[in-house]
Amino acid sequence: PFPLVTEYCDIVCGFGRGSAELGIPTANVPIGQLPRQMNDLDLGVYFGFAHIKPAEHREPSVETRQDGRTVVYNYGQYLSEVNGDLDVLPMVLSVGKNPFYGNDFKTMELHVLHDFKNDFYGAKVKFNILGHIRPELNYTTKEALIKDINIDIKTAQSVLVTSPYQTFKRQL
Ligand code: FMN
Repeated sequence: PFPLVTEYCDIVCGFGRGSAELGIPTANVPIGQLPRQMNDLDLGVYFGFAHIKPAEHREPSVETRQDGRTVVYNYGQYLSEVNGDLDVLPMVLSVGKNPFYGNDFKTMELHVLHDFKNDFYGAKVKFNILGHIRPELNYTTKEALIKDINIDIKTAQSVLVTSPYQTFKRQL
């Protein structure tokens, strides 16, 4: 069914375990904002590209720089200054009930392959799904789950740099 493409979706809080316990931060997207074909996907891990659009309305923040100057940022400026021009970035997506954590409802979580310097709550994300990596599995240890997610990341990175997939990057 690929490619599947979304509009800009909200980013909602998960349970926060991805970042804190696994060291793999994820952005959860509300299932209701996704195209229906995405809802019909089997539980598992997928890959594609994502574009993060900084929030337009958020309380301005006052930051003191190293040189002692005080700067007032609105959130969008801050995000783009700290993270550079937030281009279209590769991502891995978990469509699952996270059996390791025993959730009883489905979540869609994106792990964007970029070292973000700050969180992006309040931002929006548009993404495409270009392929399937594996079914969702249960694990007996956190380490085994982390190991497989790292394999998912390598798999996604190695295919997304190839020219057929780069075409879908430019279209996002
Ligand atoms: N959870 C599972 O139980 N089984 C999986 O096979 C699985 N695969 C994942 C693959 C990727 C690429 C990602 C990003 C997450 C995966 N997870 C899987 C989900 C993690 O368990 C999840 O990120 C964790 O529950 C943290 O969620 P939270 O931030 O909402 O607390």
